[in-house]
Formats: sequence, structure tokens, C-alpha cells
Amino acid sequence: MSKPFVAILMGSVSDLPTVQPAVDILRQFDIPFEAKVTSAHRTPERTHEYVRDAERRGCVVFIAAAGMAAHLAGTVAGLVVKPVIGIPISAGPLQGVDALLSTVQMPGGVPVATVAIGKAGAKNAGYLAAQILAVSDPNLAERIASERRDNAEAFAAADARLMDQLGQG
Ligand code: RP5
Repeated sequence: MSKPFVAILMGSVSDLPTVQPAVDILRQFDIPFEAKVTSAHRTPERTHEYVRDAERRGCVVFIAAAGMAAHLAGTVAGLVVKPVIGIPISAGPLQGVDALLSTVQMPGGVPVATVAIGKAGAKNAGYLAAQILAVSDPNLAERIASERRDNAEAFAAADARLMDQLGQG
């Protein structure tokens, strides 16, 4: 059996700069991934073929990013029973609210775990994929927990500096 990996699908090459934080987080935790440009509307057959093939080859989490009438994540969710994370992209005059609603409003029984619009959402998509993999990977779980502890310490240190600056120490 091949090594488990995450598949990142995006509806257009123009989505890549927004999706990049998800890629960065997966790289940070040494999680194998594939990135693919494929569209629910422009290349529907290619999307179906890729998703089915990726699942067969060991994909355990799908991340799907799309803008406007964003049906990519929902399409993937309809094809597999692996977790699907949807990233709504801001790509038109509605600034991503269109994509958010398209991605999040799935019918019962076919969920898409929808994150925030844009780069903040992409970053959390990377973390969520990592946390899903960490359920069966204690080393990965410890790396994620360790980063959380480091962040909490940095946050407390920043608060202490602010207290000093304001003479409230
Ligand atoms: C969506 O339409 C894509 O995911 C992208 O966010 C948006 C615009 O695509 P391009 O016209 O830039 O290719 O399907």
C-alpha cells in the first residue's frame, strides 16, 4: 500500500497564491501531498478521474479550493468518503462570500469542512489536514501540540512586553 498523502485541488492556477499557506503547513510537518489544478466546471471528467485515482493511491484527506460558484469541494465530497476540506477563494465582485456559501452549504450526509475565505482559511486547511492525519500518527500529533505550546509562550511573552511598555508590569 502506498504512503498516505493529502491531495490539494484548486479550480484554477489563479488560486495558487491563496492556497500556498496550506502547502507551507503540510511541508512544515513533512506531510506528503499532491497539488492539482482541476475544475468542477471546466474539467469535470478530469476532476472525477483524479479524485478516484488519488483515493485508490492512498489519499487520506482532500483539500479543495475554488472561487465564485465554488463547487469543487462539494464535487470531491460526493465522490469519496475521505475527509474533504473546502477553501473558499475570493475571485470576483462578491469577494469570496459567493464561494463561502457554495462551499459550506452541503446537503446532509455529504460534508465539506469549510474554512475561512482566502489565505487564513488555507493555513487552517493545512493544519486541519495535519490534525486529521495526527489521529493515527502520535509523532505528528506531538509536533502539532509542540508548535501550539511554542505559540502560547510567544503570545504570553508579547503580552508581558506590552505590559512593560504601558507601565503596567
Ligand atoms: C474558479 O473561478 C476558480 O477556482 C477561480 O477561483 C475562479 C476564477 O478562475 P480564473 O478565471 O482565474 O481561471 O473556478
